[in-house]
Amino acid sequence: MAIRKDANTLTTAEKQEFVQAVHTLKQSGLYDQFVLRHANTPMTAIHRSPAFLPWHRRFILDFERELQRVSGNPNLGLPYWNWPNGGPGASMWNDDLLGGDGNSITGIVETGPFRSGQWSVINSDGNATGPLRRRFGQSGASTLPTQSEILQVLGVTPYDSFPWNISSSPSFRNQLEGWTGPNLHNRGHVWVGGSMLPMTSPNDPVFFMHHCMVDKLWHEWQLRFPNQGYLPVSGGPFGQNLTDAMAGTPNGPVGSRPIDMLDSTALGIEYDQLLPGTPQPTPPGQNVTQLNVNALPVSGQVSQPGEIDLFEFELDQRRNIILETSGNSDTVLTLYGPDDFTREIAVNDDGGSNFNSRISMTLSAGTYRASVRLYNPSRTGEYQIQLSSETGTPTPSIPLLTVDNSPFAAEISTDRESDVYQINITTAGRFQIETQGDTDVFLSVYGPDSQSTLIATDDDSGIGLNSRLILELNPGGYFAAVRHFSAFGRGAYQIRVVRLS
Ligand code: CU1
Ligand code: CU1
Repeated sequence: MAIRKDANTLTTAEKQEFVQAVHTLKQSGLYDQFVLRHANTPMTAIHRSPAFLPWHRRFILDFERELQRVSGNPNLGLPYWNWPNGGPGASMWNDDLLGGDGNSITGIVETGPFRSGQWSVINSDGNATGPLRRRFGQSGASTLPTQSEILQVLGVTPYDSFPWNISSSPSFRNQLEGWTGPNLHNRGHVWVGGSMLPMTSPNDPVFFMHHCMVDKLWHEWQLRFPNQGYLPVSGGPFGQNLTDAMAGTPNGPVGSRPIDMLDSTALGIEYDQLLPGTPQPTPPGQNVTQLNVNALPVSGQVSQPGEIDLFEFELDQRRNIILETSGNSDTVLTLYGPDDFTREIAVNDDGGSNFNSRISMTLSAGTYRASVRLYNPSRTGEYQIQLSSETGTPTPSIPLLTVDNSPFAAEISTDRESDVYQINITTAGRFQIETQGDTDVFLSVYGPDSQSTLIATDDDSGIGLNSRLILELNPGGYFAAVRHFSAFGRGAYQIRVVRLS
């Protein structure tokens, strides 16, 4: 399987193979067909609109398959331009891959395999118009996107919004394309400058690495938000809706509609690494089993050592739930959500009977994912899993911390134990939540009315190694979670909440 790698990490052999395959495509005329396909498709059919991402996913996938075909290597993956590490000094711009910046006066690229004399560009009529040109940082963008700007855009939902153009907001597509927000994709074109500016920009081979990065970020966004689909499903301009054929996209092995381009994994696309916070894609063939509230237990089986089984359930409203396993396997349950399966909200090993795991908590409406593994990763075994729920008051198993009461005494007595407390705030004010004792605990506060929306954390702001948070809180239900600073630490502590104003 082809793996798409950061262009800066290619081996010498991989660089040679890529450069050679691109030159072979150029000589056969196929490379220029890609330039023309991009240049002759109406600008706003494939840019400044929802189809931007699926159109370019298909475009670079077709290009990658041609590279594989002419190189005879089905594992040749299109490299991506990792912008935060892709400035002028990056190895991708060395003479064995892309060559560097253009001449400071003419902009003509004079180094590397695509230098003047070795490579020429065409116009939208297909006529050669001279050498490749680049003017790094000189055309209106002096910097490249940073990691934190990328992570910021990866948090934007939904996929796109009316009026489905450069003013769409909120819109992940529009921010990734670069018309709003920190400007990601557009900035890459402008930073390179020269041949990367007009609609014939695929003339510069870095175009494909640039769009490979864009595609990687869409892929990561899809993994982060599995319940946020492509938009618009219908009602948008023709060519932009989920099942419309996209302009300038030939029929091919994978279809030409946005819906055909949504599942990277199914399309055989794989990246060398994903950003922190992006969950790994569900391997093809791995099932996610639906759980229904108050239904009969579902049977599960860890049939391979180390296997992790996935379950999903949806809550129509805020509920107190109990998720538990039964049987003779020592299971560990982990719960993620709501609507974001990167956010771990609870983990339990032996909260149930007979080494079974059990999570009991109040959850807001939304979609949740649970994973089940065995405590001993070298074993296999069967189990049953059940989700039960009642609506109404918070789960009684969560102790209530009353404001201005005397400290509540508790203890971290097992590995990775996290003790959760509810705090009900009836009138807004300033509150101090703190621990006391000789144990180095770590405090997290969530809310309002959510056990998963993190407000603040603290390790050692209290006396000694204790935690202390001073927070302005509006009325609502809050949750304080206390764990030991280290995963295997233990010890007694006290916790209290005091109103300061
Ligand atoms: Cu484009
Ligand atoms: Cu582009």
